[in-house]
Amino acid sequence: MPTLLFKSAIDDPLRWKRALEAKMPDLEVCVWPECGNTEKVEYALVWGEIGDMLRTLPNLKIVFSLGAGVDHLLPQEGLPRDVPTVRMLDAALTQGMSEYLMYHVLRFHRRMSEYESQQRARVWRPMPQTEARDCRIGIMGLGVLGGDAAEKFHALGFPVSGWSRGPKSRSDIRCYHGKAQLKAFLRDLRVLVCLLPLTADTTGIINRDTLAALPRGACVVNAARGGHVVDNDLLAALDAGDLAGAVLDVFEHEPLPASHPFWSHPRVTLTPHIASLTNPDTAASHVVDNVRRQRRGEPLVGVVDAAKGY
Ligand code: NDP
Ligand code: OXD
Repeated sequence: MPTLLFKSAIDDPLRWKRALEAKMPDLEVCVWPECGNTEKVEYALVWGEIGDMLRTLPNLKIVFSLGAGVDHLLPQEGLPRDVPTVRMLDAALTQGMSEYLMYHVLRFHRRMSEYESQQRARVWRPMPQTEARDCRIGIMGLGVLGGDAAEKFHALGFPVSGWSRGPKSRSDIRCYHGKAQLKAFLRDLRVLVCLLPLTADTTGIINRDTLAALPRGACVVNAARGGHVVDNDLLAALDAGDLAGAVLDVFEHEPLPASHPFWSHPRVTLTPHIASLTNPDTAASHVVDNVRRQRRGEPLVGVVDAAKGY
C-alpha cells in the first residue's frame, strides 16, 4: 500500500487524512512525526518548515505543496532536487480567489467603504458613480489564478490588463510582459491586483517606482505574498494620497505583528491570508490524481519549474 506523509503546522492533518483516504482507500496517510517505516513513504504533502524530514525518505516520488505557492518550499535545503515538486491546483481554490478579488474591487469601485463611513455618521450623500468601463483592472500574474480573475472581471464589464513573464495573447485582456513593459501596463490602471509567485524577480515589486507609475487615486490589492510589497513605500503612497486604498491579504511576517501600521491605517483593508483557503475535500483530488498518474507512469500535473521558481 503506498504511503503519503503529511506535515503542516497550519492545516488540519485529520481532515486531510480523511479526505485523501476517502478518494483513494488504498493510500495510507501518516502524519509527521508518527510515520513508522520511512521506506514505505513515497509521497509527502507539506506546508512550511520541512527540516531534514524528506531526506529520511529513500523512496520518495513526489513532494506536494499544500499551497499553490511554493516560495515556502523551494529555498529549503531539505527539499530533494531529484524528486518533482507539485503545487496545489484546485478549481475551488481558483474560484475562492476570484470571489475575494471581485468583492474587494467592486467594494472600491462602488465606494462602499465611504458609504459605510457615511452610515456611521448618519450622513445621506450620494456620490458620483464611475462606470465599470472606465475602471481598468491590471493583474500582475496571468497564471491559473490571475487568468481566471481576468476572465471574470472582463465578464463584469471591466477592461482588464494583464502582466506576465512571457508573452500572451488573449482577446479579452490587454497583455503585457516582462520588465520592459511594466510601466506601460501600470499607467492607466484604477486597480492593481498582484497574483504573482514570490521569486527573486518579483520580491519587492510593489515599490515606490511601481506605485509612482500608477494613476493617482488607484487601489492596490495584494493576494499573492507579503514579500511582493515594500511596506514603507506602500504606506508613503497611501499617506500622500497617491493611492486611494490598499487591500492586503498577505504579509512579510504572518501573523501580522500587532504593532504594524497596516492594522490601523484608514486606507488599508486587511485580511489574515484567507483570500482563498485550500479545502481538503476538493483539493485531495489533485493529490490523488497525481499519485495515480505517477503509479501509471503518466506525466504529473502542476509540476514546479525550480529554475523559474514557480
Ligand atoms: P501561476 O504559476 O499559475 O501563475 C504565475 C503567473 O505569474 C504567470 O502568469 C507568470 O508568467 C507570472 N510571473 C511569474 N514571474 C513573473 C515575472 N518575473 N514577471 C512577470 N510575471 C511573472 O500561479 P497561480 O496563479 O496559481 O498563483 C499565484 C500566487 O498566488 C501563488 O504563487 C501564491 O503565492 C498566491 N496564492 C495566494 C493565496 C491566498 O490565499 N492569498 C492562495 C493561493 C495562491 P508566465 O505565465 O509567463 O509564466
Ligand atoms: C497558497 C496560499 O499558496 O494559500 O495556496 O497562499
